[in-house]
Amino acid sequence: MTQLDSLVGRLNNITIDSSPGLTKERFNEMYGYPGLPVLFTQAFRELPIREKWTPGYLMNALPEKEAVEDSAGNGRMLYQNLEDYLREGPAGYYYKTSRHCEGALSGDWVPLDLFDCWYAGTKAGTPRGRLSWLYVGKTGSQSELHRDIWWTSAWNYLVSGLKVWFIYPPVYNDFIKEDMDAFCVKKILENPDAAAEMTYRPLICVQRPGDLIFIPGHYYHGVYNIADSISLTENFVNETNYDLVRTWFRSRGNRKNINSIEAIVKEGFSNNAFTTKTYGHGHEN
Ligand SMILES: O=C(O)CCC(=O)C(=O)O
Repeated sequence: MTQLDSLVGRLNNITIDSSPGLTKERFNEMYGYPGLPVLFTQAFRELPIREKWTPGYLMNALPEKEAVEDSAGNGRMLYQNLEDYLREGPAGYYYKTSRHCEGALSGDWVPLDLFDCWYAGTKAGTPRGRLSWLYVGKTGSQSELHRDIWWTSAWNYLVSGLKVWFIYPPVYNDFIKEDMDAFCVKKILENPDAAAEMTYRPLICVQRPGDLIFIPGHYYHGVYNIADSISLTENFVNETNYDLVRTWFRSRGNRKNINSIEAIVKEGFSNNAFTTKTYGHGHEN
């Protein structure tokens, strides 16, 4: 961890917003429309899952087996439930599930309507439900460098543990695409001194329990669990980023999918009341 500590001091941080509350209008204006990554350290501190989703509670609530991937990226996979993973999952494997969207756990949380998603519950297209995942990662597991599904934006709320995020400004994207290995998390961690001296350096962010990070869809990012971590993440498309998501679908050229996203955008705009929604201090909604 000392090497990582020194990296934290030498790479630039993303914006840290420690205001006690947040409205949808302020989020959209400051971060959503401009597409700027940000760490909120106060506004989401009191989400009930922070107390409730302990490893023991989640183990009981998630008895089903899941595909658990070796996050080092060599394609290895195990089939384990959360209890097996936490007790005996090999180092580097990462447990991810969407089962919190149904059954017992679904009553513990509500989607954050600040980041409302036009895709979830849409009447247009063929939705597969929410783009929502619960991540449980033991120390040393990681999410290798990537951009998110369909170039959607994402928020990630840390329930417990500690994560470090490496986030590349989009002006580097062409260089990254040419040589993903040169920018990957593994490489940074193997040689933090070299990473701190690179011409194209990532921004860094250490995420602590109660912190919520926002990552716009055009930013490559990678994440490393410095401690055993539990987080909830959702991806979304709405008025702030629909054009980027539409660009992703258009670039793939599948006419049926393009028609679906066009319909989702149309439906999103016609439903969008842009009402005031507030999180944290004040709860004005
Ligand atoms: O918590 C993590 O491992 C990062 C998740 C992430 O980057 C993603 O879901 O896109």
